[in-house]
This record gives sequence, C-alpha cells and structure tokens, in this order.
Amino acid sequence: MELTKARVLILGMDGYLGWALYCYLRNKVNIVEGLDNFSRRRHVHEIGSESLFPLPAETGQECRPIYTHDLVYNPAKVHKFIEEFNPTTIIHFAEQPSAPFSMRNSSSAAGTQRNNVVGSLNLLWMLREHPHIHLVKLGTMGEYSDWIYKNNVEIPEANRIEVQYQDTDITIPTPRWAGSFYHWSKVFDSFNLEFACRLWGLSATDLNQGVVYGTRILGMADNELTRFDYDSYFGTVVNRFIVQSLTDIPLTVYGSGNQTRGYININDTMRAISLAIQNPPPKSTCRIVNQLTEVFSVNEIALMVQQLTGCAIESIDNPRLENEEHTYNPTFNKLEEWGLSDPHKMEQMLPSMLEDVKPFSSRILRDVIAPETKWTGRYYAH
Ligand code: USQ
Repeated sequence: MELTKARVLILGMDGYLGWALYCYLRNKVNIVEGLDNFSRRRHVHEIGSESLFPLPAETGQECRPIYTHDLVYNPAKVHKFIEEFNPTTIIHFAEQPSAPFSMRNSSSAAGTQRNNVVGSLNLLWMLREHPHIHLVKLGTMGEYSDWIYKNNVEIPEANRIEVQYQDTDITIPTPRWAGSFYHWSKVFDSFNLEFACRLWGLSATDLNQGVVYGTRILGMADNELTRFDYDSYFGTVVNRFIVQSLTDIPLTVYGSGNQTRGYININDTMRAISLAIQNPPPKSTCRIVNQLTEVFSVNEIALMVQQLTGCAIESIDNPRLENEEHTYNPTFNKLEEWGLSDPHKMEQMLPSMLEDVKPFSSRILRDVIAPETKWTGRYYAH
C-alpha cells in the first residue's frame, strides 16, 4: 500500500509511541487520527510520577487532537468511530506497557490484563466486520523466554516452528513464556490475534518490539515532545539511565547487569511501523516481526552512559525474577528485508538524548527512581 493513500487510526495516541507516531505520519499519509483512554497519565500519576517533558492538558485549547475512547468499557463507541473513519490500517498501542506496574498488586495485574487482553479481543471482534483493515499490533520480544531459547538457540521470527517430539516431526505454535503479568498479556494477545486471523480472514502484523529508547523523533518541535518517563515503573532502562546520570543517584543496574535484551531507537520504531503499513500481509495471516536493531546487556548500556557523563553505576538487588546470566540470539530479518537500512546506533544517540533531557532536570523527582515493587511480592521499604 502506498503510504500517501493510507488512512491510519492510532489506538493509544497519547502514549510515548502513539504521539510520536502521529507526529511522524501526519505529513506522510492520507489521514491519521487517534483515540486514547488517557489511562497512562493516570497510572503514572498514581505511582507518584509525571512525564519529564510537560504534556498539554487532556482537554482544552492546547490539547492534542485525540478522541477519548475506551476499548474495554465502551467498545461500541470505538466501533462506531472505526466505521465512520474507515481506516486502511489500525495501529494498536492501546495497552498498559509496564512490567513492574503489572507486578505491583492484584489490582494492577488484573487491570493490565483486562485492559490489554480484553481490549484487544474487543478490537478483534470489531475487525471481524471489517477484515480489509490491516491491524498492526504492538507485541514484545518479552514473549520469548531465555528459559526456553537457551544455549544460544535462535529466537524465531515466525508463528510456527517445527520440532521433533516422540520421534515425529510436528509443527507447533512458537513457544512463548513470559516474565511478568504484563508480558503474559502480550502472549495471550498474540494467540488470540493469530486465532482471529485464521478464523475471520483478518490480516495482522504482530510487532514483537524490543526495548525502545529515545527522546524525540527527527523534526519534532520542542513544544510537541512526546511523554518521557524515567520512574521505576514506566521508564525503560536507557531512558532511565540518561535521567539518572543528571542526578547524584548512581545508575540502577539490577543484579549482575548481564541481562541482555534487544533495543530499538524511537526513530527506527517509527520507520518500522511505516514499513509495516506499506507492506500488509495477505488475508488470514498474522505476521510476526521481531522489531529490534541492536542487542546489549544492561552493563553495556550503563558503561556507555558513564563514558558520556562520568556518572556512577551501582548494582542493586534485582527486584525482578529474571535470568541474569543467559544467551540471547533473536532472529530479526524482516525489517531489513522491508528496507530499514542504517538503523540508529544507541551509542550515537545518547549525547542528543542527554541534551534533550538537560533543560528539564529541575523536574526530576528523585523519589520515583529506586524500584519499589519486587516480583516475589514483598515491597522494598523506603
Ligand atoms: N533494568 C535495570 N535497571 C533499571 C531498569 C531496568 O537493570 O533501572 C533491567 C531490567 O531488569 C531488564 C532490562 O533492564 O532486564 C530491561 O528492562 P526495561 O524496564 O527497560 O524493559 P522491560 O521491562 O523489559 O519492558 C520494556 C517495555 C515493554 C516492552 C519491553 C520489550 O516497558 O513495554 O514490551 O521493554 S522487551 O524487553 O524486549 O520485552
């Protein structure tokens, strides 16, 4: 599909990626509109933090052009919007994205799975009536587990794998095993998505994204920056380390720091999504794309930030239940096949991130940096 002909609907347009995508696409596609239930703002507020970059109010003159809708509590209203707008592509970001938030208490865990799994299921039932719409759904590399893909075994970029079981070659769904109730919600989503595609002839792209980092997309004006979280719940590791380097708090490396993950700069996330829009899969297909461009351990990232800023690094008790020593060998060929060339290098992006963050250093809340929620259930005492 030509990008200039695309009619794009972004679900979750008020978020870190949603707002950036709107700014990225608005002059490239035929039309882009967006919905949000503004739950991210409420959750970040609930844990005592705020986006480092100030956000416009939800409503009023200066607000973003976002319609307030909720996939869980009022799906009929979203369905009506889809029928009237008639998109060619729906980008589904409308999910609670934080693993630590989902491990905080029963209400956060249930809220995460309700929002993500039920919201996505409601969307799939809407698309049953509109199977021509290409659904681009944000998944996560965290659906795969280093517990399964150990000994340097390749993480596939496919829905199915062939294995030998009891002397017979069989094809099975790609094994997944998550490490938080949030990541489990994405696993459940993926299985529902594939089932619905086969059932109703839908066409979907499940973007299994690595950890995204970055402060802005190219060309974004200072007064339209996307939200930027650095607290222990909603901040991802690179964004957190950049902010921490401006405080006297040493970089919070959890455990040994040898946990290794895939990473992607926010600009490349935008390019990858725009390539997904241009290359819809055939009907009845749920296509898996592993969306990452580089692989690092937490220690490697901490050292890059230290080299840039001279900040201190401290290994603290790991609040999560995760392997700290493991191999990591993901396949990620599709983005390159589509033409995503010369992806940004983290090391080269860190200096500009630091410059973007510095003007807001007086807004840094020191109390939200140390992790509060422990995966095993006990809270850290502060
Ligand atoms: N980590 C630290 N120190 C910190 C924060 C994190 O050592 O201060 C470590 C974590 O223990 C983990 C790694 O850094 O091993 C990544 O943690 P993260 O908080 O940056 O990312 P994660 O919880 O995995 O989740 C994020 C997004 C999520 C997305 C996922 C992609 O919040 O929405 O699905 O990245 S992935 O990690 O590939 O599953």
